[in-house]
Amino acid sequence: MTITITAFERSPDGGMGLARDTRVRWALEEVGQPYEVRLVSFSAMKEPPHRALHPFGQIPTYEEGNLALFETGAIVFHIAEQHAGLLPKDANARARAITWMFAAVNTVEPPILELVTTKFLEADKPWTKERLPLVLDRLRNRLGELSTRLGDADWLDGAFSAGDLMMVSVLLRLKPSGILGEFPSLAAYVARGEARPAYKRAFAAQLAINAAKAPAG
Ligand code: GTB
Repeated sequence: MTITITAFERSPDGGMGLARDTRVRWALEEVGQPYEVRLVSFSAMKEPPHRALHPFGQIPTYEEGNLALFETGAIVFHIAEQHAGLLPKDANARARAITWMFAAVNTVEPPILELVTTKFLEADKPWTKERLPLVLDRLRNRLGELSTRLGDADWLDGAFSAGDLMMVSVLLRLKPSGILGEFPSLAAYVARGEARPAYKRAFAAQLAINAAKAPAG
């Protein structure tokens, strides 16, 4: 059955791979599943046909036969369950890999998004100058905890898993900020993720769509 995902017609990052379709593409590349991409404009995302797939009017979505999914965590989990390569066979190791998927989106991504919101969406607000140091402190604290747990390991729990795919994807959002440079083991962890052939294919595929187009206003 054909797998179809949705992605920005014009990503605001101009092809840096920061939009969340990249993590779904990456998961599909890791398990060797071909997929098609339907590009959607910002206005089309808010129209009923797209909202029928995604109640919040966002990308990415995932369609396969009569199954339609939204939320990257759920999509990557579905891909990992259906195909070998992203979750360990051992039940306990599998449960731990899934735990890291949740940790990525529930514990590490929120302070990253808080920084993005503060720096870009609320940059002109009177409280931002006072708030930014607090947001940065919370983020540095969380990254320090993650870095301590990762230690010298290549991946979070043994072999590369969907947990690492989600965690690296979440951390990639920090690349433009330079903050990852303060945590050399996390920077190296992200670089290991980016060096995976499957990630490179996913990145190249989204870049091919976005590079030629001007960013959306
Ligand atoms: N929790 C959902 C998930 O994980 O799937 C969140 C989905 C989401 O935030 N989608 C964003 C979206 O559709 C695109 S990825 N936004 C449009 C809207 O809400 O109207 C977030 C994103 C957007 C842009 C960049 N960028 O340009 O750097 C990076 C990430």
